[in-house]
Amino acid sequence: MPDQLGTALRQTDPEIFEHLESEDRRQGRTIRLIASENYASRAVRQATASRLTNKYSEGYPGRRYYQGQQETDAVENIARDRACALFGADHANVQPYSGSPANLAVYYALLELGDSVLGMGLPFGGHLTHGWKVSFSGRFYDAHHYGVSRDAEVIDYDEVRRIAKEVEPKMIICGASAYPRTIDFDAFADIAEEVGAYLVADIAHIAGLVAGGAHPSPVERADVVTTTTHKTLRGPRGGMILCKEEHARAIDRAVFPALQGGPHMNAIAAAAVAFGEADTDEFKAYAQQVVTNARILGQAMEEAGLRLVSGGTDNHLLLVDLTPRDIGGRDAAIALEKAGIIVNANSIPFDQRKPFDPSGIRLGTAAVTTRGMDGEDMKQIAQFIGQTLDHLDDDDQLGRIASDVEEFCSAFPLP
Ligand code: DSN
Repeated sequence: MPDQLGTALRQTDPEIFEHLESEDRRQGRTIRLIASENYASRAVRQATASRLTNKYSEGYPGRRYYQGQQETDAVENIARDRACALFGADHANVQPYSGSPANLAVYYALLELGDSVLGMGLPFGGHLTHGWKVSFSGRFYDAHHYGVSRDAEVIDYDEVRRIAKEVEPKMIICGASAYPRTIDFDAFADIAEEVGAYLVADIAHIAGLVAGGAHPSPVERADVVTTTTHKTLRGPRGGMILCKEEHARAIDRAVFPALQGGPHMNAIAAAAVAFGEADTDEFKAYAQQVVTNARILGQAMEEAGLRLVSGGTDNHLLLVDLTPRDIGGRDAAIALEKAGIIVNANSIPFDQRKPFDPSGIRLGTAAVTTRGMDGEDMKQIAQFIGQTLDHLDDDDQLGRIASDVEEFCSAFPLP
């Protein structure tokens, strides 16, 4: 519940209030393993619910189109300064509404329609906006893809170089939505330099790990870095673009006025709060624990006989291949939800099944780590998952696991 608004909301709109309360209970009694989700702090949620939601602020600090910007200018400057300090960036644009609009702005800023781009293919863990055909990025640009190697299931940088030399992209995008291994940003930067391409790193998934020192940073070498603010970074829903000074003007003009109107200043205030929270030793410890938890969860899943794509993880994310168990990812995700464990079905590299019912599930440890769960708890979660996959069609058994999960979760209050 948006704490300070609870009473008013209950009175004004009991129907919505009940759904929000129910969502609070759902988030509390389930083990949330969706790799892109987290629990924002109470302070972040309070800023999100602030009266800045009432304000229009087209433009940038010191250069707005409407009056009344004393506080919005201050808030946006703080958000930009904190983002630059946290990531060591020259320039930050904190106005993108989310990750996809941030990426769209980068295409707009750096490319002409029809220019060639090279990104990770969606079936291998890339994002829709990295050139996939159903997105603007695959429709309006000449998109090419790299994937992962068949044997090790990791990015083969020699192969990326070979493709880059062949297609001569104007922009290379690295970063992923479902890749469990460290991304070698230096290798990508070397390749981009060799072929004269811009390098864009989309760190939406790993931004919190980068900020917390648990994954190498691309900021030094990439021309532009995009991210969401709500995944491992644990802020409000939103997007952000970091870039070298030479691209600052083009990026800012792409976000506004080219693609967006008024920024969501309440979200920007909340992002500023989250950047402040992330610039602490406590957050560094959190980021390390996210990675430790993922590794322990992965080991425990392997001990339970499950196969992990690439044989493990270096970050917050695990891709589980259910093919050896002859279980579809969709059936597994539905059964896990009945057991109180929330994941998403996910394609695995070289998947033989369709994207809506793929061969894998994707798990992440950002949210459970925020709740305070540690390595021992990961082993317990792996057991719950193993039990669920053993009783896929047994609703009684799944209900019993859900009760155990709820009791387990009750020891970890929501932030
Ligand atoms: N929906 C996000 C994710 O789950 O990874 C990517 O946009």
